[in-house]
Order: sequence, then structure tokens, then C-alpha cells
Amino acid sequence: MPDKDCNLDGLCYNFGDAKGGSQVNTSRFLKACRGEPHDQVPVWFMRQAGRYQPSYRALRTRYTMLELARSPRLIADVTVEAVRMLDVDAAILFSDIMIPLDGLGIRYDIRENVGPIVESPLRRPADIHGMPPFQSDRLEFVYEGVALSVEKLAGVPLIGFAGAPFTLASYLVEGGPSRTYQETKALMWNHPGAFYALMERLCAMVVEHCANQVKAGAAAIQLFDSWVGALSQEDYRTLILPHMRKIFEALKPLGVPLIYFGIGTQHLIAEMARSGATVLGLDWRTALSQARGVVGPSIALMGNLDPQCLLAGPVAVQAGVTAILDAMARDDAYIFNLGHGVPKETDPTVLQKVAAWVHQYPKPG
Ligand code: 1CP
Repeated sequence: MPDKDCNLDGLCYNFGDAKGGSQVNTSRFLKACRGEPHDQVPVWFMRQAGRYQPSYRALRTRYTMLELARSPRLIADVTVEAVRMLDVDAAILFSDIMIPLDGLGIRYDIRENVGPIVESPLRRPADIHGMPPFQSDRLEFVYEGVALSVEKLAGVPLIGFAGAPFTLASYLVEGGPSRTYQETKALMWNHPGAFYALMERLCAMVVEHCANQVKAGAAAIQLFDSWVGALSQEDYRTLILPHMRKIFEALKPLGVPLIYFGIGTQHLIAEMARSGATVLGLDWRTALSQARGVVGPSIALMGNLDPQCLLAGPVAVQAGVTAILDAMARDDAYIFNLGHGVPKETDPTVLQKVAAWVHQYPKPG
């Protein structure tokens, strides 16, 4: 790996040496991300660490979400416990897409049953142009949490992550969760220069934050663009995709799988597949076999059981899992997951069973 990679104007980082053992590199999760043959379909779940877990709820009686996510020891405990409980093939770092905003000096809170709330939303171009530069040294607790988790995971690969710029911008501009993205779209259409500047600032943050997680031992990176499906194909192609391409281009020299996930993105998958991501995560609305036809053989697919299926009883969940495996198990570039996060009402034993069924499903050779 080159010591220093300067492939884009303004995105120039000294990546140094990535940690991550050879044991990790032979894992079926990483093999599937790379489209290499492996023994069983790999599985992990978005939000596998969270409120459905009794151990997490117990911790939350003593700490806020942000206290947990700012303590390296607690980050590692929560990250590793999900893998231990579920016997999944990958861990995802316990953190949140809002956390790197600490490095931009943005003040926010994460409210129970609501989500992120930003103290002073960025509504005017002046708010954006006045943002201070990203300081990743304010996020050492994340990178220490990565290193501690990797140590405890003993060979199970850890996925580091960040929010993608549009999804982050939606919280920064709206000030909290939104159904319409009214303010974000207004900024995008009425002040394209300021929107572009915001996306560029977030791109630089995302690249540095992800590179630091890989340096600390993360074996893959996922970018969550949860809300990008709210955009038209044309707006995505012209206003978002160029930024995504820069991010993935800058992360490519790290040599780890780059997963790109969004919700309601049926109309965008052909464009998302051109972003430079090596794995595409899909929600339940898109049939994986159809997506394979659209994106071609050289990108891995991840997904996409409807999370509500976990709450619908044993017959529905077994049928849902089996239908996906019947369609995808012979595809070497496929990772089982949900189409979005685990609902907080989920019975943990249902998730344990899903992981076991995926592993037991005979993988045609
Ligand atoms: O304990 C609590 O009250 C907090 C609940 C919670 C948790 C467990 C939030 C608030 N974030 C998290 C952790 C989290 N968030 C993880 C790590 C755990 C894991 O996946 O196992 C990850 C990867 C995220 C990513 C995240 N945060 C996304 C992208 C994925 C997605 O769900 O679409 C988004 C959009 C957020 C914002 C956020 N943080 C929390 C909530 C409830 C939300 C969504 C709010 C909304 O609907 O707009």
C-alpha cells in the first residue's frame, strides 16, 4: 500500500499501514465482498448492536447513547457482544453517523425514539462557508474503540462506517429527522454553490474518518446513504454521484471492501454501481436477482430481508429468508443482511435463528 495517496484535489491523506490480520482476510464475509468462492453465505445485520438487545438496554439505563459511543471500552463491549450473541460473520462498529461531526465542532444530540437533533441547523450559505476545518484528532475515542474491538473480535472482521454526504447533509440542514427533506432540497436547488461546498466538506470528513478506522484495524467500510432514495435519478447523477465517486476513489488505495447502502434506491442502483463502491447494499423493495442483472457481475450485493419480517412470526421469517437464499446462495458475491436496521421490538432469538439458517443453507458449489 502506498504511504501517501494524493489522487484528488483537496483529498490527500497519509494512510500509513492498515492493521488487520491474515485470519481476517480469509473470512467468508471478506471473500464474498471480493466475489471469491467460500463455504457458506456470510451474514450480519444492520443495527445488530442496539435496542433490541437486553444487554444494550441494560447499558442504556446507566449511559446515554452518546456516552456509550464516546467511550472506547464501551464501544468495544457493545460491538463485540452483538457478534457473540448472534454468531454473525462481521461486526459493525458501535457508533453513529453523527459522531464525526464532533470533528467539525457541530453540536448535536441523539434523542431517544427520535434520532439526531442538530443545535444550529445549516440553513444559509454563510453557515456552510463558515464551518471550521475537520479535526480528526477530536475523534481518537472512535479509533481507539476500533482498535479495542478488533483485538477482542479475534479474527471476525470489523466494518467501520460513515454517513454519506447527502444523508449527513439532511440532518445538518433540516436539524433532525425529516420525511420530505424540504430544506435540504431547497438548499440544493437554490444555492448550488453552497450545497456543493457542504458536500465537499463532508466528503473530506468522510474520507479521513474512514481511513482512520481502517488504519486502526477496520477490515471494510460501509457508507450509509439512507435517505438518498428521496432524490430523482437526475439530481442523484448530477449533484451526488460525483462526490461519491471522489470518496470511493480516495478510499480505494486502502484495499478494503467499500459498501454503499441506501433505502428506496431502486431507481438509482445503476448509478450507485458506478460510484466505485465494491459492494451495494439494497433494501427489500429491490429483488436482488434483478439488481444483479442491472449492476453486472463485478460488484457484490448485500441485503435485503424486510426488517418487518422479523416481527411477523416464524412462518413469514423462514419463508422470507429461504426465498432470498434460493435466489442468491449460489452467487459468490452475495452477503445476507436485512434491507435496513433491526427493529427495536425484535426477539433476539429470531435473529439468532436467521443467522443459523443462513449458515445451514447448502451453498451450491
Ligand atoms: O440507544 C438509543 O436510544 C440510540 C439508538 C441508536 C443506535 C443503537 C441510534 C440513534 N444510533 C445507533 C447506532 C448506530 N447508528 C449504528 C451502530 C450499531 C449497529 O448498526 O449495530 C449505526 C451503523 C448507525 C447508523 C445510522 N445512524 C444511520 C444509518 C443507518 C440507518 O439506520 O439508516 C442513520 C440514518 C443514523 C441516524 C440515527 N441515529 C439514531 C437514530 C434512531 C437514527 C435514525 C433517525 C431517523 O430516522 O432519521
